[in-house]
Amino acid sequence: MQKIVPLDVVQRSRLAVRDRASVAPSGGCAAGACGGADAASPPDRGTGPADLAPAVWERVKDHPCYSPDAHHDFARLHVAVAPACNVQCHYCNRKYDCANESRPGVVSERLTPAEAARKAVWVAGELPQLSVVGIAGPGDALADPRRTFETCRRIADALPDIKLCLSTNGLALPDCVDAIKAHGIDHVTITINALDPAVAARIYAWVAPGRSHGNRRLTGIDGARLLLERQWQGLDLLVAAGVLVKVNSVLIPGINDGHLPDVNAELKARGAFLHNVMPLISDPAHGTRFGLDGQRGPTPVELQAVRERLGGGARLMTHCRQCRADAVGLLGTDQHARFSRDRLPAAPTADPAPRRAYRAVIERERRDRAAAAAAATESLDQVRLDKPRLIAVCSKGGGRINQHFGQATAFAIYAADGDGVRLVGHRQADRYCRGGYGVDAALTAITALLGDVDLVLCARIGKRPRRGLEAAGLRVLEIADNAYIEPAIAAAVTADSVPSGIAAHSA
Ligand code: CLF
Ligand code: SF4
Repeated sequence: MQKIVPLDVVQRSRLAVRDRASVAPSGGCAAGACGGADAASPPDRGTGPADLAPAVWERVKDHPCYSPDAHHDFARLHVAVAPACNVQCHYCNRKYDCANESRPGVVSERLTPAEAARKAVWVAGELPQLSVVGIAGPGDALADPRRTFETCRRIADALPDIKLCLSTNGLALPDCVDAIKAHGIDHVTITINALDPAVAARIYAWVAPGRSHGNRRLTGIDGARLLLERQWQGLDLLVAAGVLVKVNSVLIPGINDGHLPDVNAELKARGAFLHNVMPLISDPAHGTRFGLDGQRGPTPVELQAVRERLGGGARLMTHCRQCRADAVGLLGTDQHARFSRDRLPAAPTADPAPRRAYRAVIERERRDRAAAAAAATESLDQVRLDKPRLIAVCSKGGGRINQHFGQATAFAIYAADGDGVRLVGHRQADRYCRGGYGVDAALTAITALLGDVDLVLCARIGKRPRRGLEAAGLRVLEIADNAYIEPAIAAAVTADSVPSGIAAHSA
């Protein structure tokens, strides 16, 4: 497939290449906001141009979270203007802050609304891929709505072509829907972990609804019931107002894993656009209640199993990367250190022309990529696979195989079967190659991480990691020329399959 090389844009916007070349794992909106690393799972279904009304496709096609297609090419900026929270979830501790860690709720610095707007302009001037500015914590975006909406106003004035997005636990949401609509915020994420208050009561320590309840904290079933009422009411109001709603659910083994299919079905019934089931991140070092109590997160296989049980309900998001609350760049990248507050220019500017040019190039590349994916599907149609294949891909973005195995900090997991090739998740990993040397412990961990995978595709791989992967039963292929992912997978998978119409060998 021909590559469309956006030289003019890349030259003007030195960012595109740089951004794609600096992949590091990251996480997302507040721990209770967006966010979810993942494993193999059913695909994002029904979020492409063929599945959506044209007007809806226009609203999501450049949003890296709402469109799996866009996540290859478009960047988000999270401005950390919301430190406060009105809920205490057992999986969250915002005091823990590590500049090198990427997970929801983590930030290195907090901003005022004025600083946030300046930062948005600065980043937009540097990264023409920027299409969305989100408010995702480190607390709840609506716990102090004045800060959030002032930030949105300032950014909308300065950057009218950039979408606004926010993420909330939903407690204050019903009171804010009119303001959300008035501020042109078209994408809202609500974290909803349960339908049943008895389940929710095991997830939240308290909720603080404010003056309506005498500024008291509600605990147990009372707090859980109120939170769920407000979440579902807020969702209904947003849907009625025409706002696209994504719902995040934290998968907590033994607490809500059996319950999430019911949540997913309810989301579909109520018109949520997307459901993002994300694994609990639990580590005693983070100081969360779950971490300290030994509540574990799900394994990749458990996450996959839950997602498979959600078939037929609300559309699933499978490309979430559990961003930090101050993340900058393409999903899976983390440039927050490059755009730190101490480097914030006093009066940044952002010419919209490079963003327009970049978007035009991406439109062309997207058509090229879609044609490549269609060709891949057709070629898979010609063969009979004895079973679906799982493929781990090393990619820095752009929908291409363009990363050395040793540099990968996440593997994109694709499934291939008679219906074609589709992204089903990402798995985070520690990098194998550090300082020019391979780390055996990292290879062991990656081998275990990819235990259910059939094939690894990368731009290059050394002899030693190749031997390690092959000894564990994985097939490894180096793919040259910056190839598109789908056709490369189709070619690799069909090479050892049986053409349709030819009887499979039987003994
Ligand atoms: Fe940020 Fe969230 Fe908006 Fe995206 S993140 S506020 S919807 S712009 Fe995206 Fe990050 Fe996952 Fe969130 S990858 S954690 S889903
Ligand atoms: Fe943390 Fe509050 Fe979000 Fe819960 S709602 S994850 S406590 S920021």
